[in-house]
Amino acid sequence: MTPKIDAGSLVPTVDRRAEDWSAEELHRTFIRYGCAIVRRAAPIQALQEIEAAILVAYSQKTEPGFHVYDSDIAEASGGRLTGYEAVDTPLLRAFLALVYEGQVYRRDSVTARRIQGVEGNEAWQRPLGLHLDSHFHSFQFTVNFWIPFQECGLEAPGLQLLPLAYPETRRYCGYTGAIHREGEKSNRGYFRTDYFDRDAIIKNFGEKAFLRPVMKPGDVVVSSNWILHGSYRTPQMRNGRTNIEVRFIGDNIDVSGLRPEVSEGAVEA
Ligand SMILES: O=C(O)CCC(=O)C(=O)O
Ligand SMILES: [Fe+2]
Repeated sequence: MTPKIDAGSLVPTVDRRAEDWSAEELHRTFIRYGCAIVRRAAPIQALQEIEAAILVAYSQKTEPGFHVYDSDIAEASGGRLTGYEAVDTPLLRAFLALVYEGQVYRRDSVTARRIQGVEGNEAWQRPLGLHLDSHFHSFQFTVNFWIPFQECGLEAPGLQLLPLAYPETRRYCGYTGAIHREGEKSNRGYFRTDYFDRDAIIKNFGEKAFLRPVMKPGDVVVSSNWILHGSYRTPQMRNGRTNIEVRFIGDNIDVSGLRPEVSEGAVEA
């Protein structure tokens, strides 16, 4: 039996204002729970400019498709922006350096996404079912900073995540590094199943397992390609929502995790 998760009881630990996080605490929490929330972390001026560029990029899109990318943001802003500005803060930079200690990492992508509310926005993307990004993206460890442009989680679709250390998520999803089924799309053959059933997850981890943060523009969900997550939409959520996902990728599938604590006053050899 897996221990049940009570996401609500984790909130004081995993969900804090930017000024109440240190990079070390954020790193420790991210390793322990697979995710963390940093309130008011994104520079608001930059975020507004990125949002304006994204609106332009969507209006200029000639091909159908749900996303605009960093290259579209660059084009729409006359080369001034890419979207990475949203996470260019001392805290998040120091956090990334800790996550990827001992390996090379780089920018991966910026993706803007629009999820439909229950009324209207039919051309926008439907809410995404529960998944791991490593189903579709690469296995190399990828940090995902998810940032909405509107308030969401109450009246517009938010995000839901299963707060679990990434090796445990991997185990639950049946990832061992060996392929289970040939011929499936993307990386799906490496996992126990190609989708993740909400009821099965609840049976395993309990009714209260999902973290469903109510978000405001500037708040950031920090997660990875190794967390179970999806859109969170209830019948009350009438409005659509736009967000960006800012991703960084390492060379390895793993990150080093925690070093043993050095007790205060201890002298390192
Ligand atoms: O924005 C959403 O609802 C889903 C986002 C997602 O799957 C992701 O950021 O990887
Ligand atoms: Fe995802």
